Amino acid sequence: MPLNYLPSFVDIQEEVLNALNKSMPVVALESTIITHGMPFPSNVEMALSVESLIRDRGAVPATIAVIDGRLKIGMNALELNKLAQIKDAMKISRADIAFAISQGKTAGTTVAATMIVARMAGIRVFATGGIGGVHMGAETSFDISADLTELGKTNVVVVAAGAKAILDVPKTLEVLETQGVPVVGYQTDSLPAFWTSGSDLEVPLRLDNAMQISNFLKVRDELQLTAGILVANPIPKLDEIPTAIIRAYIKTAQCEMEAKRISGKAVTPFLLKRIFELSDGKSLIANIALVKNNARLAADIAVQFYK
Ligand code: PSU
Ligand code: MN
Repeated sequence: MPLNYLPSFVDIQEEVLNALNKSMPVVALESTIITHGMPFPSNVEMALSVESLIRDRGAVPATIAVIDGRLKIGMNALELNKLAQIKDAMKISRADIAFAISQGKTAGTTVAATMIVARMAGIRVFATGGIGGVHMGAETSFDISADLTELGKTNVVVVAAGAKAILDVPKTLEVLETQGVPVVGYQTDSLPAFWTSGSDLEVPLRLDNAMQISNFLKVRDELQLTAGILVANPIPKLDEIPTAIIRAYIKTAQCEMEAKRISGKAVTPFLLKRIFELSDGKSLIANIALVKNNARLAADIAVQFYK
């Protein structure tokens, strides 16, 4: 990757640049989860502990965000702390990442925007919580996350705990298939559903260790397949919230959302926040546990890939 051609608005951390230049493992991390997905200070605590977990496994973490129009690839604790407290940060995807940079804005990058930046920098593996997908009622609202089309064209491994259970998961799987995105269950045949480790849906493919996933990526590279890979990593059983309980919270939150006529970008942050309140903070604890679990696996995949 010709890192010397990175655009002038990019600030890449030295540790990340060194690792990329030496073909050492790097794991990209998104920042919408910090700006819109979790309350302060849990968001920054999560961000810092995820970074240290990745280091412990022998990879370099690179959290991606836009701060005052600078595209950050890798952030220090001070910057993470600042980002975690900004009240009016944008939430940016493929459609508006260039807008945020050109206008000097501060923004959290979604899965889609983070994938774009990761690929530009030559980072192959990326950890998040859950990807965006086809929203319930999409047949009338047309609300389908740009994460899905990005996965269809950007060759990065995304490790997530499945699609968030607030989505229409069967339709999300269909769109991923249409987009040519392999969905790989990690040590599971059942599709993980974010707060719960499984669902009644089967996962299309299954792999059981990081080396197999890394080999899969290498073959896809040789075939010059341009889509990403979605690795669906179940939340650890100890941390999951029982399906019936989480379903009730989701239903309540969705009804409130309809009554308030919330749509577009605000949908996911609203639902996550309401489910957090309804569950007395338990959804957040589960969310943090699953992100950490994904970070560990992403680091292991990156380490295998560069062996
Ligand atoms: N995973 C989490 N919390 C989040 C998100 C993912 O655990 O907040 C964010 C991701 O950035 C994802 C976005 O890309 O939600 C999806 O938003 P939308 O549905 O508007 O595309
Ligand atoms: Mn949407």
